Amino acid sequence: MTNIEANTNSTQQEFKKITLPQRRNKLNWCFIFKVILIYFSAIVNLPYLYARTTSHQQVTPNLEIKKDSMSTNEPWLKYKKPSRDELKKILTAKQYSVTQEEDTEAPFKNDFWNHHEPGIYIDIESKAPLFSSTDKFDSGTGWPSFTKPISDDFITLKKDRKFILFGERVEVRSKYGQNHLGHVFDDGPKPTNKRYCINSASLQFIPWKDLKEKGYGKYLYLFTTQPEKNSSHQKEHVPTATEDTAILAGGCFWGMEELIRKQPGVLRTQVGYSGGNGTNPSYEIVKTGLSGHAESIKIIYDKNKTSYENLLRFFFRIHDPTTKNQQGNDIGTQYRSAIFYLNEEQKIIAEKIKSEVNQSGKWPKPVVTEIVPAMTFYAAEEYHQHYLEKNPGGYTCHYIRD
Ligand code: MHO
Repeated sequence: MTNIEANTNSTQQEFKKITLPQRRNKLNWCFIFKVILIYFSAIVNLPYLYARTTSHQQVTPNLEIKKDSMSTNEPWLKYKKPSRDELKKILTAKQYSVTQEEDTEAPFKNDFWNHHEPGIYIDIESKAPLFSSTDKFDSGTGWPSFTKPISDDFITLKKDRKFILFGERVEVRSKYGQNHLGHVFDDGPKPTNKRYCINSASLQFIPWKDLKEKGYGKYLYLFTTQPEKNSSHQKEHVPTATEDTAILAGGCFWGMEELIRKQPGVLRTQVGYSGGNGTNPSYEIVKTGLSGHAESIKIIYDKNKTSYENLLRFFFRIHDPTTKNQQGNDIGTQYRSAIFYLNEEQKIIAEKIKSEVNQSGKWPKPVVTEIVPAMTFYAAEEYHQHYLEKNPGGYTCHYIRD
């Protein structure tokens, strides 16, 4: 051993002798601190651990939710949650970790954060409807965000203290699949001021056009409304003292308008939807026949130059009034023949002309034209107005019979 080595060894022993008790003291404090932290964290996270170990049971919402008011024959009401092993086969790894283990997917790297098609988002597991594109907004967070669920009956809300650093959050779960979906915050836009921040992996998208075929037809009502009406054609025209209004339906409104607008005394025409359910319907819903609206035409005419009677006689010459819910190749209630009368005088004239046409022998079958009181006339979308003027040679099934 050299002198230098001997000196070093003795210095190390000295060091050990002097510092060991002090270091033990430090370790004890460290240990006590850790125990306190674990104990505290266990208390805080107990409800979460309980939910995890019992996640095959219904998670009871801590917040009040509306009573279930849905019909009882929806398939998701009878949904039985498969075992974890089965779920691992049905779901992708990401879907499983998000929905079953409350994982959060990466922002801006998921299917729906920037998705803008019209339709509904259903629970990936139970297939219950959850959110609608009509309530979706761009939150800038990188996750799909909604102002509300389609119905509070399809979700459960639960206080979430899993990560104490985030403070208390409200977890959103699907009621029938019992899946983790995301969280809801109070910083959303009007009208609810809520932001349902949802993981795409918990959702499946059904385009609105497939709703009926996939068994979600009752949710079509979400898509029945036309976008904001602000173009000039939509403005209501108030007839003057010499003007009057007629509302008629006789099949595809393109051809009806093209012939009627050129009649003497006709001042203006507008195509739209009458006699159905729901307000401000869109062409997309009317053409399915589900809303019950008829493709109609509103005619403003000069009472000094023509008459309601004249217009009705012409109406019966340009369409076949004997085919129920059909005009030419166009089939469906939206193509029915109807006179929407606006007053008693119009009703009397309509019945008189209909009976004359019936007795004329011109049609081998009886006239099926409905004579019904006018309900709200909803102007159709701009592109349907004066369609054949804008699209010469476009589709029509209307022509003048002698
Ligand atoms: N058969 C036509 C009808 C159009 S009319 C506006 C079409 O499906 O385009 O309903």
